[in-house]
Amino acid sequence: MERIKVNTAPIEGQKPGTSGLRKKTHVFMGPHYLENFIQAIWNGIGGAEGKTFVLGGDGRYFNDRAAQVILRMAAASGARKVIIGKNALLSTPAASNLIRKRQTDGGIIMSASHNPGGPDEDFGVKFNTPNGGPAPEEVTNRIFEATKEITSYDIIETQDIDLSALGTTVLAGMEIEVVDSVADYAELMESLFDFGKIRSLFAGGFTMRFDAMHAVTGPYATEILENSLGAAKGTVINGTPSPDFGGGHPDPNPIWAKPLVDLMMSADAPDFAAASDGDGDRNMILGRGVYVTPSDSLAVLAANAHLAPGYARGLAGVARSMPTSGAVDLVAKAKGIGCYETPTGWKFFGNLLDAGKATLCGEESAGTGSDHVREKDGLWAVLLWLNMLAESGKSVKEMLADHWRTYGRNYYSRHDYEAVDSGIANAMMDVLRGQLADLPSQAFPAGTVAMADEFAYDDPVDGSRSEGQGIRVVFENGSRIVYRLSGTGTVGATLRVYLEAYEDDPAKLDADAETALADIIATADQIAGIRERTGREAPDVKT
Ligand code: VG1
Ligand code: CO
Repeated sequence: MERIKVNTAPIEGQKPGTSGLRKKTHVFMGPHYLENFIQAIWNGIGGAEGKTFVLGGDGRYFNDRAAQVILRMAAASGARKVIIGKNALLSTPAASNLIRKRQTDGGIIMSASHNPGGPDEDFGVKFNTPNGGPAPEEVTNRIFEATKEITSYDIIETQDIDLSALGTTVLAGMEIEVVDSVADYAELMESLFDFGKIRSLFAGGFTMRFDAMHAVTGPYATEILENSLGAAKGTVINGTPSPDFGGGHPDPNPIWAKPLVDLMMSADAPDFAAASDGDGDRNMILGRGVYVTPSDSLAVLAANAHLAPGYARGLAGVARSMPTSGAVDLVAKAKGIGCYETPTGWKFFGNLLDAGKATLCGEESAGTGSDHVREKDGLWAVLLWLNMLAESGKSVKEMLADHWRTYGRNYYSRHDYEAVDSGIANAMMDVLRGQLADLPSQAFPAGTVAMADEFAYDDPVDGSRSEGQGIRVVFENGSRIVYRLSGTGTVGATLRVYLEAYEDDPAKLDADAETALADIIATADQIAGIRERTGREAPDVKT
């Protein structure tokens, strides 16, 4: 076993995006690529010496080998200890929990989340800080700066460590503790929810389908839903993590989880269904005959969270990312609690959660979570839904209809144009920027523009400012269009167009969303010239 210093040079483009560094797997597997970035993490946080980290990933292709490299590099840099999930598997929320529970100096999550996996698909690495949350921009900026100055990295030369057996081993003076990937997380869930009540629900014949999409949540969902809560065997489908997620996109939306949505719209639908993404932090919620948009789910959870023991004391406040619909704002207003609007990406919720300003947070991209960890948490959202259904005795459809009757409905849709030429996408955003001053008071099919700006966020806790977080056009009738370029893609640019319209006429609460949003969709194209500029007739994905 030998500690070696390997000479290297900066590699261009190692700038973390919305959620860590994501690249094609073959890029990550290229000479020094992973090593440079890991060394830059150590350098960016003031070294690894004497520190304890959590390490885990979503099981995608290269997860196992990357874990061995990171362990050897942590040992070579003098880390005290690494706590790692068995076979290097940890869902993102489970990693966040371990970082907090074991009071570590942070953790590394190997995942590209909802991006597909495999030798020709995507891989990713993310650093989380000691609060358990994704590193804030100030830290990712330091890591990025370190990638530009790197001249060498330290690594131990050794055989692979056995990560298939629980227990502690020592590598060059560094402890490696292999832990059960599920146990601590399951314990945390049991502390928040009324497992007895949910058990009675299943015992009473309530039926459910959970699609783990061949990703990391499978073992968690099987243990908690089937083994602990007594849901029927077979409730969890696609429950074994596979390196290429069965060849699909582990993205829980009506496109990539279509079979589940079809089932829920059919005569054979169970009472409840859900799906989660590659790393287990997202969720999709469905009831018999109904799909719950993530923005609505956040609002319904905020309105009813007190039904679960962990939230019986009420919520300190709520937070949503800017493109997420304003449905949760209406709940916050009715409850008289704080409501915060942040840029896209979970890292912006950390300060609000740490400061006790928000209890529940959510994003339109199917992420919801609370102050129990510092990441969004797919299975947590599913369990909170189950707890609410068990406590209220209502169906998902009834809960949603009741919610709309009380608060009105925020019709919502997101249209994604994927792999657009970066030059064209950036030029379109520039043209939009140039129009902002002239848009107010102009009339469109969607209505008259009341306000148009590029969103910037001033963090109310640490005062930091984040600019360039999406262009929004708000109409006098409350409708809204948001344009943003994705920060998680690995090919060209992905244009996201977020569309929203508010309706509180009781007779108009049950329309199809795309129909209700038709004028806004047309206006979005009219303002940005999407079809003309991209040459695309329609979005690739509508969620
Ligand atoms: C997307 C989502 C964002 C989410 C991020 C990471 O980012 O829009 O809401 O926080 O993915 O989620 P972007 O920049 O592509 O729009 V995960 O579950 O993929 O880590
Ligand atoms: Co994810």
